[in-house]
Amino acid sequence: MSLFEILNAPQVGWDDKVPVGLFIGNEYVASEGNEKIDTFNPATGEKLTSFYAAGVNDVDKAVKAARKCYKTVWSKTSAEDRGKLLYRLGELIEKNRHKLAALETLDSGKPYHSNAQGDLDQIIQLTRYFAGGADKYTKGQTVPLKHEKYALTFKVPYGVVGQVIPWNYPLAMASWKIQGCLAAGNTIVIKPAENTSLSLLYMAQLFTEAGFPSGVLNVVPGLGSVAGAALANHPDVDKIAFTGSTAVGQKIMQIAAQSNLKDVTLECGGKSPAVVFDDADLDNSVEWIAGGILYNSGQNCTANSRIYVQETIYDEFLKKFKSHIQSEWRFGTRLDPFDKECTLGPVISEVQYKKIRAYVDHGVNEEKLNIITLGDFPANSKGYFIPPIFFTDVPQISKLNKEEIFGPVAVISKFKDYDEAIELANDTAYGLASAVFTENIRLANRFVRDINAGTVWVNSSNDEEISVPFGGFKSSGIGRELGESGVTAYCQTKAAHFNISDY
Ligand code: TXE
Repeated sequence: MSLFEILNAPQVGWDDKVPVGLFIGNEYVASEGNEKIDTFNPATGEKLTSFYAAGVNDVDKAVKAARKCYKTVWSKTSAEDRGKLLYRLGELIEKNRHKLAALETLDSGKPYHSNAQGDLDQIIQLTRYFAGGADKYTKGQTVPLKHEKYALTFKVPYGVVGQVIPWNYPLAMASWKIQGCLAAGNTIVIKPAENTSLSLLYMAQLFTEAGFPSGVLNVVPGLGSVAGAALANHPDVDKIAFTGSTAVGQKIMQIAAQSNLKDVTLECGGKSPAVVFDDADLDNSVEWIAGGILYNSGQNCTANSRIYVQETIYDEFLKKFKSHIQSEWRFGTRLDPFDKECTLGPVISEVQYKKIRAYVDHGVNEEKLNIITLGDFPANSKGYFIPPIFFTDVPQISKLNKEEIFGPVAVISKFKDYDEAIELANDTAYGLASAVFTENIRLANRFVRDINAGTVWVNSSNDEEISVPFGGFKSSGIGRELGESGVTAYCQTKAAHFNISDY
């Protein structure tokens, strides 16, 4: 399927039916230097189109548009009216969901029927959730004081917020950040990832159609080192929110501190454990754990990429795990992400493909680990397909146990008892998510208390809910998204002291 087939409404200033300009002040415009970035279909390796890349001056223009809108219109718009606009946006996203999902599949390679449509379901739900949150999660408090004094707290927006997002969930990551931030009353300049800018550019026009004022949302695609860094460095950006690698998160925090001490929310990498105790329902465990590492081709910050199984059931688990993946995931027979049967799409790019293969080669050649490959690397495909790969009996010091691989590749190891399991599970620089499988409520409760991670799933994995706060411990990040915190992360507290004594 081509862009032309999906989007058959030619418009001036668009390339092959998709907007490819920066979105500033409700208009698609060329970048000042006219530089462009090519974007590719990961399933075929073919170029889809190219889009304008923002430079430092373009980012500045977008920040100015956002500031103007904040000052003149948006800061005066009531929470109720912000909610109404978001509801309208939700309707429009629903109306356009198939085009948005198709663009997402073309540009990111994610299977259309399962993943891209699944992302759209979530985006529509969360747009309505944050619409309803605009006038609920922005409430302040009354503080009891001595009689001649009282104090109120207000949750007020920051003003102009910068957002930098990755390519694994292009529209969903944008929506997690944009919708809550607008509900809180901020204006936005957002930079999508270089690989996947098309779907957000397409969605941007829906904000105009919904009635959002000009400048409330500005999209500046471009290089991270240029447009992303310019946003983090900008003295008139009041907060920056980022999802991506820990290394870039650290850079952003540094620049944010040095420029104007802007507030930061960071959602970074992970190396999340899934721990299976010997009383667990094995069929349930293998199903969730397989999904937890294979969904979205393992390109999930919460992917359960370290699997620990109690030694008494280790062999049985492996047997069931393999046969479940072979029967349910069918890698290699369906390589077109638009095919209904395709569940495991390509990874995003040649760079990521090579990086994942280098980890696999390292495991085999340098560390001489046992490897289970559930499918072949397709010989005739120009796309970036990687079959499910598992390394077994992996020592804790292995590089594959420490570093985020970000592909359909996991390590599986044994443990003896609870103490060893929790020790291994917590032995990581990251702390984003975790999963535990057991029928013993006391054991589950102990694990929930002992694990150092922002999310713990009991008898499931990678089972996100938009009403539940999400974020990481340790090097996985700072701050929370989704739930009430999806709005409050974009509010700061103002305290007002009222002196009512007889002076
Ligand atoms: O991420 P980057 P990459 C992890 C995963 C993956 C690795 C590398 O392990 O293998 O990161 O992926 C922008 N200032 N995650 O290189 O570079 C960039 O343009 C400001 C986990 O793609 O962190 C993009 O928009 N911005 C993750 C965004 O940062 C900069 C999802 C993410 O890109 C910048 C993705 C800079 N100096 C990757 N440099 C998750 N947490 O889900 C880059 N960017």
